Amino acid sequence: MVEKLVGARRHAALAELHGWSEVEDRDAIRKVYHFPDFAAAWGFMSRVALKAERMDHHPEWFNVYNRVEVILSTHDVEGLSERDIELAHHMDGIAPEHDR
Ligand code: H2B
Repeated sequence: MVEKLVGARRHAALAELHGWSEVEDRDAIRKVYHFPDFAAAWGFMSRVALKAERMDHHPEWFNVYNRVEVILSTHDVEGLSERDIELAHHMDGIAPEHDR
């Protein structure tokens, strides 16, 4: 079962993330990653896709050439959960250094 992140835990979890911001019109977080070229962006997306499948938790994302915009939210609770925080940390861990 997945629970919506609220209160102090939510505040702390968001404070630990770098470069992520809360989306205005819904309960979600967003970040834009920048890569040297399309191959690097696609490589990142491939690695994230494998993690997403393992977690059964999937990003909303948009790629143009070397740029990947990501929105994370847990659809089942219509808001943020620990799964979003875990996936965000995973993405940051394999992102280029300037986007960590
Ligand atoms: N991804 C995200 N981001 N949120 C969800 O609630 C979600 C998901 N639910 N991936 C999963 C799949 C669910 O639909 C399946 C049936 O487990």
